[in-house]
Parts: sequence; C-alpha cells; structure tokens
Amino acid sequence: MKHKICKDFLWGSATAAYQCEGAWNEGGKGNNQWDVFVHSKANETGITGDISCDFYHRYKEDLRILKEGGQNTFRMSLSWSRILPDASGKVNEAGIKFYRDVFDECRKLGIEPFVTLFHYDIPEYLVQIGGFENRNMVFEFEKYAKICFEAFHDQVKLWMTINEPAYYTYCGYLAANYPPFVADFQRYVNASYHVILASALAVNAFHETGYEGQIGIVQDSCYAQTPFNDPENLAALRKADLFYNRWILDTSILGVFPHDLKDVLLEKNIDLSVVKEGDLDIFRQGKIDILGQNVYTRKNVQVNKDGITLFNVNRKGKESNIKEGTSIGGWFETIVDPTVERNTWGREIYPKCMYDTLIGLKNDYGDIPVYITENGHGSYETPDENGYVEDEERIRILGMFLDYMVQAIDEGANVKGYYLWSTMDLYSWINGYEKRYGLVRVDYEDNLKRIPKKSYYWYRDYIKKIMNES
Ligand code: BGP
Repeated sequence: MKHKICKDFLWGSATAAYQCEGAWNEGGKGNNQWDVFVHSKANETGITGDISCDFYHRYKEDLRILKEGGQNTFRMSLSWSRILPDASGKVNEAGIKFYRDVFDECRKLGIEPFVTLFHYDIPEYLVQIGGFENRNMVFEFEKYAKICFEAFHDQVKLWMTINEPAYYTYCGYLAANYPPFVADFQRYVNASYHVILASALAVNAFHETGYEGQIGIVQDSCYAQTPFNDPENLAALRKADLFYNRWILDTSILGVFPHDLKDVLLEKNIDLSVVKEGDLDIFRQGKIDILGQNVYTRKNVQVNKDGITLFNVNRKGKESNIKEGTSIGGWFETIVDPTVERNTWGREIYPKCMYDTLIGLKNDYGDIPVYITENGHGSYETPDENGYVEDEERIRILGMFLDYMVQAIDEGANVKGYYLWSTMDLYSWINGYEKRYGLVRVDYEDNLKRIPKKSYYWYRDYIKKIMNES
C-alpha cells in the first residue's frame, strides 16, 4: 500500500531562540524573562542559556548539517528582546539582520523556515508591566508581530504566533516551575486569556497585511482520554479537555469560546472580568490557517474526588521518583498507569497519542492543515570515545510516534509537516544541558563541537524510505 503523504511534506527539526542562540547580551539584544531568572538567586543550579549551543554564531554549520540529514525545513523562534530590546520601541537593526541572514542561509540551502514569534521569552521591560497578566501585553505583542511580518515577509511563509500557550501558563502560573513562578488559578486564567487574545490579534494583523503565507498557533497537549465510561469520569474528561485543549483550539480554529468553559470556571469562583466587550470579534477575526501540534505524551485522566489540587513536575530526572502529573480538585486528575513505560523524568511514553490526537483533530476540526511542530525524546546520554551517541532508545520511541503519524495520514489526517525536537542538543529550560533531545550531539566540553548521533542518520533514512513509499 502507498502512503498518503503529500510530495511537498515538510520534514525537519525544531529549536527555540532562548534554548539555542546564546549571545544573550550581544548584537544589541535586551534582557528577557529567562536572562533575568538564570542570573538571579532563584536559579539554584546556576545553569544559563548565555551561550547554549551558540546557534547565533554557528547557524550556518547547523543548517548545513540539517540539510545533509535529508531535512527540508527548520523550526525556530525569534527572540522578541533581540528585535525590540527596550521600552523605547526602537527596532534593533542588528537583530533584524541576524534573522535575515539566517533565513537567507535557509533559502540558499533549500530549507523552509518555520518561524514562531514567541517561545517563552518575554522582554524584561514587559515583565515589569506584569507580562501577560497585563492586557497591554496583547497590544505589545501585536506591535512586535507586525514588525516581524514587515521585516521578514519576503523570506518567511509559515508563521506561528505563540508556542504552547497552555504549557507556558501552566508552568508559569500553576506549577510555578517557570518564571514568574506563580501558583494562583486566577492569575493563571488572566495570563492564559491574554495569551490567546494576543495570538488572535497577531493572526488578524497578518491577514490584514495581505502577505503571502500562513499563520497558526502551537498547541502542546495531546488529546485527553479516560479508560472509564461512567458519567462522572466522562464529565471529568470534558473538564480535562477544556483545561488542556479546547480553550486554545476552539478560540484559534473556530473563533469561539467552548460553550461550557465559562460555567466550569465559575465553579472555581474565577473572576472573568478579564474578558472585555469586543474581544469575541477579535477571536472571530483571528482564526488560524494552520495548526502547530506538539506531541509528547497523552493526558490520561479520571475524576478527582479528594479535592486536592497538585502539580507534579520532575526537575531532577533520575535523582527523583516524582511522576509527572496534575490533579485539579473536584475536576480531574491524571492517572498513574503502571503498565505504561515512563522516561527518566517520569513522563509517560505513549506513542499512540500521536494517532489519537491527529484523528481527534480531524473529527473535531475537519481539514485544518496540521504541522507536528515538536516530537522528541529527552534522555541522559553517554557518547563513545569519538563523541558518537548510539541513541537506540530515541530511535525506538520516535519510530513508533512516526509510524502512528503515518497511519493517521493514511486514514485522512491532514498533516503537512513534522519537526523532531530538537535539531541539536540545547538548553532544556529548568533541566539544563544533561537532558538531551538533539539529533546532533553538542559537546559542551569541547568547543561546542557538533557530532551527529545515530538518530540523525536513522531520521534521514526514515524520511527517504517513507517518501519512496508515498
Ligand atoms: C516543549 C517546549 C520546548 C522544549 C520541549 C522539551 O514544551 O516547547 O521548548 O523544551 O518541551 O521540554 P524540556 O526541555 O523541559 O524537557
């Protein structure tokens, strides 16, 4: 049987500005939320993204290696504070030049750039006004987005507004493991609302420019599921689905709020005065063209009966027994399923969530084009004496995810591209540099030398084989 993968399918890998660029105080860049955090006392490990893998100076080498690995597209994000370094609103021309040079290099090599405007790194002067808790942030984001469209529209045709709104505000305002380290449901709702409003404004602004291209948002969670079939658990499933997915998918794809979202939030006495008159029009006018879907793991849930709200995040990998999980008192809790393999950080390895999510999206939202914007496997790694890593575990696991993606495409899912996280080893937010995801090893002890891993060659061959069968 021939697979139904389109001939112009994009096969690539992904990065984000703060995690790979380095050059944190070079080229006129201003400080952002992560620069300030990693240089503060709150950063217990002292690990920073100051240099990281130094993509800023080595992008030509990284793009060449990517291309040689059979990939035809590269996902990256723009550093907001490299483009607008301070509150004056003056554009940093050196920042624009850097990104134009990167895109030129992409075009020269036949690599399609796939660009996210915001991946977790708010400029510090906007943190000072309260970040996304402040409604003005949405207009700041719109301004920034317009500057980017203007500066790069001739080079970039595929845009994403915001990376993982749900996970970003979950970590920053509930689990309190990313800046600004808050655990407060009301503040979480306020920030989350402004994030999706900002995205809709930027989508609308892009459409108004009339520039060629498409724009979307990057959703992080896979579809929620429950093994139970009784009304109580199905109601819990719906709440989990609202919490993880629907507030982003319905507003971005359909331009409306989920019909039951308000009532569910009112159960928790959430003040919804953050929603202003006229906002609905913004959502209606800001519908996305394409969806970015990150795929890491499933959300397997049941009803929560003990009323306890808890967010478990494993920061320490093998030094900790903590299993990743969430419970929201009275709503739902994630299930610890002992039959499912977990990674070193306690996260479920459940490749079928790729298939379930893609088929779910098709059933619920029709044929919106979907890009798998991230799919990866984090692990500790030991290279041989030549620096070569035989990452068999990554190959085994990502192979299963990919096969499920192909199966979903064969069954009609409208998938246009796939980005493996990550192009090379890079900074892993609170997990630093020991947790690695890259197709290419970065030797932090030896001048940031790049050494393709076994998975790099495997991915190249997988792409070739599957395209031959399509
Ligand atoms: C996603 C983020 C990425 C990346 C990845 C792996 O949520 O979009 O930026 O970091 O997860 O996460 P981590 O590095 O925390 O393991």
